[in-house]
Amino acid sequence: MSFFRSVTALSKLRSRLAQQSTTLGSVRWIQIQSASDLDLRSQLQELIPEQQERLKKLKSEHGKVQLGNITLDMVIGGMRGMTGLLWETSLLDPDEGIRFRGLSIPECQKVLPTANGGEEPLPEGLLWLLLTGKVPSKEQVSALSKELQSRSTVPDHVYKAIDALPINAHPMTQFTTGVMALQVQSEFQKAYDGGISKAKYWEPTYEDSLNLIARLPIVASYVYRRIYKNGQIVPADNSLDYGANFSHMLGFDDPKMLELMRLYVTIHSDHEGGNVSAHTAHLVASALSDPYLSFAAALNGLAGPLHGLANQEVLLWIKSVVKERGENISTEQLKDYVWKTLKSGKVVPGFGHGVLRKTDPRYTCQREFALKHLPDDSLFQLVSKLYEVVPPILTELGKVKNPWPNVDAHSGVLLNYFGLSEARYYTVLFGVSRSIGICSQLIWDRALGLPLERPKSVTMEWLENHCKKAA
Ligand code: AMX
Repeated sequence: MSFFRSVTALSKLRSRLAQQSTTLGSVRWIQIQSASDLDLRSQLQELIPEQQERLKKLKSEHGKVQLGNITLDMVIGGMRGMTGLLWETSLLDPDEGIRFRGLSIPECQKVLPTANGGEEPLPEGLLWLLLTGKVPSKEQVSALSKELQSRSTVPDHVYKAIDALPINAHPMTQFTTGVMALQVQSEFQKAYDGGISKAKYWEPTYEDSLNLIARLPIVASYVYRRIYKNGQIVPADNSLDYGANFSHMLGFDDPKMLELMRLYVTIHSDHEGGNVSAHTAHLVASALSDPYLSFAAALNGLAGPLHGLANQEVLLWIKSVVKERGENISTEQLKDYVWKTLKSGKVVPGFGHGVLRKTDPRYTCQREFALKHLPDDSLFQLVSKLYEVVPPILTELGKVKNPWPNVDAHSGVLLNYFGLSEARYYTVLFGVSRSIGICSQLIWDRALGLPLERPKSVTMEWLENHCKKAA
């Protein structure tokens, strides 16, 4: 796209967004008028009463409106397709993919502030968008960057807790241990013990959430350097933004890797509320467990191979293809390899999804990044070949609802290209990113006063009797 056309497209998008209604669910642009415009917490404080009213009105006027029928298939099929959660920060369309506060990934890439000279959105900008529903200005994003830096001190006992684990403990185990150790400083727990009123729950939740988001890259990079770099720590560089500083602390300073990390953290941040990690955090927090406890629980779900661990599994699988058949594997040989995996009773990692029914736009934007920055990389070419080979095979199986690649099919080869080749670590990167979406929603959970989550369960006998009566 020419410069002129892209500027025109951007200004059209800006005016379309500006014309949208003034409710939180749609995006607004803000003119900076006072110091409080630069302060995220003050912005939230202003928004909360109107959103509380909005929810109250929905409940009182439409509380009995039906949202669909629950079938037996849904109950025994992992609640697929069952609408059962309120999640404000993002919404997933099966065909279009994720929208963060109404904005698709390409739209976020166009409107969210970037680093100087960079092209990818800054994760701080996405955090602002998810929390407020407004696209932040560059000044707001840089104020938030500084705020996160000011919150990023990790107490010594956190490192000691991680160091108590054997070096070969899975990186996700070490990371989650670090998060649990951070919990010692929970503001929510302190405030609750001190008898805080319900109406103020969101305030210490906000403090914990921002502190947690700020500290996670330090804990995560400590785990990486401990396991893979003989414990040689790279100190933070506070002239850098959140994503770039994370990459720097891991030990990667190539400007393209900094851009990749900004993109990576942004696109992995949130995927509506029903996925295992987001739903877990929301459920645990509904018991008024603080953000550290809730997020640690989410990480334990993310560490499962059908969810976040898939990014590790993809790169290990791709490397096993190369080891057995070489980088220049033919299409026919690749097909055989995919069938071999399936016939051994395993899934093809990085393909399929519980909700999506088309190629994941998080995959597509990573593919575009690869086409721009590493078009000749042999593993990227293998990933491209898999895009042609795997979907027809999964379709032929006849039972796979979505044969297309998901976010995890692509991330590993990008990281590997820039030298972050330790696949077992990849889910930790996903975890750091996920904190942004999960914590944003947890703040709204408390601000909106959402109740304890407690769905009804039944036994097989109950289902059999119910079906007999219904027949
Ligand atoms: N390879 C082989 N079989 C697959 C498959 C894949 N990639 N995707 C789905 N299937 C199978 C399922 O295992 C299931 O088989 P079964 O009936 O014998 O148990 C059948 O197809 C129907 O499954 P579905 O309804 O299409 O998917 P689902 O909603 O139950 O599961 C998911 C979704 C992601 C767990 C599944 O597609 C999968 O296992 N994919 C590979 C792992 C992966 O990439 N996970 C990451 C997802 C994204 C994320 O959370 N990070």
